Amino acid sequence: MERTFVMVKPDGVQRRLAGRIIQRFEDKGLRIVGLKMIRMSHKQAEDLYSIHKGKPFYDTLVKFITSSPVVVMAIEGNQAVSVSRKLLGATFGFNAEPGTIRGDFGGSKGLNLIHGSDSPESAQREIPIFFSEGELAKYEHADIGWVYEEPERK
Ligand code: IDP
Ligand code: MG
Repeated sequence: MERTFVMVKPDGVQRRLAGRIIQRFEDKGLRIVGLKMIRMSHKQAEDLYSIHKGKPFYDTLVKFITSSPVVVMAIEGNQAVSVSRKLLGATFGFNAEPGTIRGDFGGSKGLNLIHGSDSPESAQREIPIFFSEGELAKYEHADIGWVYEEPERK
């Protein structure tokens, strides 16, 4: 099944929202295969946000993301990348729809609680910045047959 990389950002952890945010992905039927709290290194931040280097918000973003612990996750599921992006909501909290994580919990540009890969290719690049393959659990939930139809489980 498709994999994505999701991270509760420092504001989400500091505001004690990590549990409720993680719950959204479980509620959707997605499979968390990697989960840990880390203090992101400067190098990891630069790798994760390399496509934003040079943009006006880049330095603030790297400083913010390394300022306090984050919760990093590798998540699998049918169309996990686009499904997760929908759970996140629009980038800026003040634009994000209620019902989404950013729409329910924030109203800021930079302090937007959560990161999610924007494509399967991005996910493949981002997951190894934070997880070795051996750290990712291989399993199926016992109720998977009640969440996905057979062809959707590939
Ligand atoms: P995304 O997180 O929805 O994929 P990106 O455009 O990839 O959004 O931006 C990465 C992160 O950089 C955002 O989640 C947000 O924290 C921050 N960011 C993006 N644009 C701005 C901005 O204009 N001002 C401040 N921070 C921004
Ligand atoms: Mg992005």
